[in-house]
Amino acid sequence: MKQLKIKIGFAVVFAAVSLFTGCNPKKQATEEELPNLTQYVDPYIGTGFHGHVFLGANVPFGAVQLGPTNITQGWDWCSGYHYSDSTLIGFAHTHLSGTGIGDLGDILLMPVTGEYQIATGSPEKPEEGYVAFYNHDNEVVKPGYYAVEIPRYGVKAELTATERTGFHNYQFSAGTDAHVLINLVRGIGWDAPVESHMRLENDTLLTGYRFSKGWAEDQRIYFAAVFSKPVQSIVLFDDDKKQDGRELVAQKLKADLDFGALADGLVLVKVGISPVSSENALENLQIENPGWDFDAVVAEAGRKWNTELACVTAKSSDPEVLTKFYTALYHTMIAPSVFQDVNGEYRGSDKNIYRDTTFVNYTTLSLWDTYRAAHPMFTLLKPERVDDFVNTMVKIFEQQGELPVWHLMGNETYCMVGYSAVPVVVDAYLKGFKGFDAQRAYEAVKNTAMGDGRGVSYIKEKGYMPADSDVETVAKGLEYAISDACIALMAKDMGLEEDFRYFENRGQNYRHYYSPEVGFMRGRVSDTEWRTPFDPFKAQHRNDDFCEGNSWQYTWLVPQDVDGLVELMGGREKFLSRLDEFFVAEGDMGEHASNDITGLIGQYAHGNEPSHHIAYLYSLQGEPNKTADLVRKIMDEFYTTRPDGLIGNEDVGQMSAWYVLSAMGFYQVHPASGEFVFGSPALDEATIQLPGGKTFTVKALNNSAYNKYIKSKTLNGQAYTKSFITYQDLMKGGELVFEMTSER
Ligand SMILES: [Ca+2]
Ligand SMILES: [Ca+2]
Ligand SMILES: [Ca+2]
Repeated sequence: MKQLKIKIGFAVVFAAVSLFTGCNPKKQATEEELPNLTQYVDPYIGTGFHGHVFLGANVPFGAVQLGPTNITQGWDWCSGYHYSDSTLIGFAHTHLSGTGIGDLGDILLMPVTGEYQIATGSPEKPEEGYVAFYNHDNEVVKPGYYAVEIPRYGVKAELTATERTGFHNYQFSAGTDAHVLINLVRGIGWDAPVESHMRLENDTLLTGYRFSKGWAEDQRIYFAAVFSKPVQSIVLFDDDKKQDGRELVAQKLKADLDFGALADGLVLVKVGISPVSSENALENLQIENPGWDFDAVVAEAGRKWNTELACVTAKSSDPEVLTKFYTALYHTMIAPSVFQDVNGEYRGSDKNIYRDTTFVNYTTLSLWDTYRAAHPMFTLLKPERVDDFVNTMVKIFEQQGELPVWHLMGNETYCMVGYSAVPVVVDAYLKGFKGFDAQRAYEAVKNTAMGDGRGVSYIKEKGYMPADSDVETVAKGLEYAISDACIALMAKDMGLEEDFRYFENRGQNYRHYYSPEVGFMRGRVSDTEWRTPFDPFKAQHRNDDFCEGNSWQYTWLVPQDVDGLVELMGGREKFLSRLDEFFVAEGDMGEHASNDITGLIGQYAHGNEPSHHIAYLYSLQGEPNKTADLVRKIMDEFYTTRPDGLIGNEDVGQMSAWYVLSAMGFYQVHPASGEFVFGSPALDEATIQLPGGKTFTVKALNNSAYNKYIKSKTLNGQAYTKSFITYQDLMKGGELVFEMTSER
């Protein structure tokens, strides 16, 4: 690889500040000081198969994800775009990345000219609408920038973004009649429009809002669009019927803006968005994106990505490994996304408007996924954001009475199982983050675990959720036990002895689901009765005792007490032989198994999150070479540089965070222990930039595809024999050296 200059430590710290101000010229790193790491990012990775990643222009953790929208053809279009497609209905300002449910796709703009209909049309009958086709050869994709040629209209569209604004550059053929359609009907996936508004304020400013229902039950987004050329005329449509005037409120609202024949054919559009008001959207635009120098904003977006990616300086003799690593790191920074205006206002879970400039409020919290690797990774690579991830969740607790489960644009979706915000809060607290009120945070985790909803009343009463009380009871109970064990750690640290004992006990509730008779986690009908018939391979999506998995996959879901699970299974030897069996076992999952169960090695399913810690269990039980074999296989086979290079849903950064950590050589198995368990580094060297100008370097000497086993380790020059390194040791700065070997 090319030599990287690494004078970037300070730039990373100031990136958080720039969320409010747009930029901080005095402290900005110059282009020269920043390494070009975006060259290793391939945004196509994960846009094929079931990856569901976002493709388009955005900045790290930004509110705007501006990108192309296909005509949705099913589950694989959850991000609005799938690599297999070639239909284009416009460029929307919000997108999810990697989810298994579709939503967003708000404020869709499409440049058109000549003959077209206001209807969207279909791939089969494009002439009945405005839909166009594109070709990957005529796309340019890179962090912070997207471009595509649209042959049907002879337009080249380029996109870039700031945190809260999208910037469109439409080059029409000179002299043709240029139009921009605005479609507030179409969203993605479960989205449906409820009410929208548009008003042409003057010939270069259009304001409005779009309210929708769907996965986010009550989503409200406001916008302000400014144009570089005057609008000659506007036609507003209610459900494809023309309406007179410059303003309209309708459920199915669209507009056709006519810019006339332009000598230079160029129309630039800047769109500010806000969860609060169109006035705020306009203010976001005026403060964050005041000029018309499109190329300068593209360069600034690239600079922001390089600044954030520079948290790790990675080295590898294999260029594909660098592409996989930096693309994975890029994918972990699409969300959580900012959900707050430049003036500090945001919409709470209770729909009220709050103004608070003391923290950055975020949304898109896919916690059942991201508590496992993404949030532990953030504590190491993005510590400057961790306090506000916690502050955001504590505010949500204050507004909805419990911590977020799966939060989206001010809405609790209650998606997935567990209350997995808990480990994230506790992990931050135990790692020494001080930028949030610890008492309030404890109140939030405790109250969340002491509610009665979603089966928690059974946990309080019996310690387990009876199998007939709900679906997915084993998955729920195991997730609750993980979070409860984390609460115990926080209570202990705070000197709350009674709470500590209570939650430590609840952290052991996984034992209720372990059936010694079959040696698996199993639905427990009552104190004396198990779910029958029992088949550890069978999986029935949303209709059995597990969640997107089978008993084989869930039997290992005790990261909070691996030794306890070992003991339950009859000791270390038996545990290890069961693990061996797990990684080769084959059986029929049945025809109703979840689509999420992908990336199989035996019954291990890397495509879905409950498996993510399992390969590291060997290392914890004194068999590190088996962990090495597995994590190398997973990194080689389930992460590639092709569009189908992710083996399952990206899940808002979780799949990529697994790779980022594993490629550096470790993974945090217990979600709040701060212990990063060793695997086998794909990178030859990784230098992590830490606060205060410190660095921590991981070196793998003699590393190769064959030399994948760790023969010996030193930490700061001293022999090191533990199977993990602590967060505290990493954050002190220093050097961890692995001597790699091919011999087991
Ligand atoms: Ca929506
Ligand atoms: Ca998943
Ligand atoms: Ca996944």
